[in-house]
Amino acid sequence: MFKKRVAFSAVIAGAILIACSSHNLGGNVLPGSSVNLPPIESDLAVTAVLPARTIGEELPSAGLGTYNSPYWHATIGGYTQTQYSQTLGFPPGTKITLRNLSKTTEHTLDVVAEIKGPPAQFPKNPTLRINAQGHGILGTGYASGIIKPGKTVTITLSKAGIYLIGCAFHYKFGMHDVLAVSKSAKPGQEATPIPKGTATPSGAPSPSPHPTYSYGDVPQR
Ligand SMILES: [Cu+2]
Repeated sequence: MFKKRVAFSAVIAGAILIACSSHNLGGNVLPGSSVNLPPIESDLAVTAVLPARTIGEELPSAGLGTYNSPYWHATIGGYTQTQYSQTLGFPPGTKITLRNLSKTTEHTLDVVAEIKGPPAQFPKNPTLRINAQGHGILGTGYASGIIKPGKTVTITLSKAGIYLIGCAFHYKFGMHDVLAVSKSAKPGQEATPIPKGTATPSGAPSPSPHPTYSYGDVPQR
């Protein structure tokens, strides 16, 4: 009898918490009771800055935008180390987490080609693998395999080099990028975000409000 009453009051406490406040979910919850957290604003999933050693991926048209890189002479999109599409850079040996930022769409990260430097010439119609390839180590022929919405895979950047990467499903939708693995490689200038509800056709470069692009766009060697 007593146990039942405890359980019942826990349900009530949870219900009151949900009803009263979405800011104060910390205290007053009895052990064993569960409270459903309010859903996070969908915008936050994309606009949150990613943790270190993480690549986030998503369709450029879904919010990441595209960036027209003067250094690489290429329009890139779909991959970011911070918030919006940008070229990627890590030191060799980094173990990174690749995160699918989408809530609905599967993506991959495939190595399209290895290049020596600019220009980054993305082939028109590359054959990209959907199945995982390369045992989690980035290199020629690497493919992450299908990453479900919100899921992650780990990639070890063992080999220094400049890699053209792309999504096996959305390469033609502008989801391709440059990943530089070198001692002082850094992520490049970020794309301008696409305002919600006014998405431009994918692949269209977004105008940049920033006058300079120098700091991370050029991988230092
Ligand atoms: Cu994709």
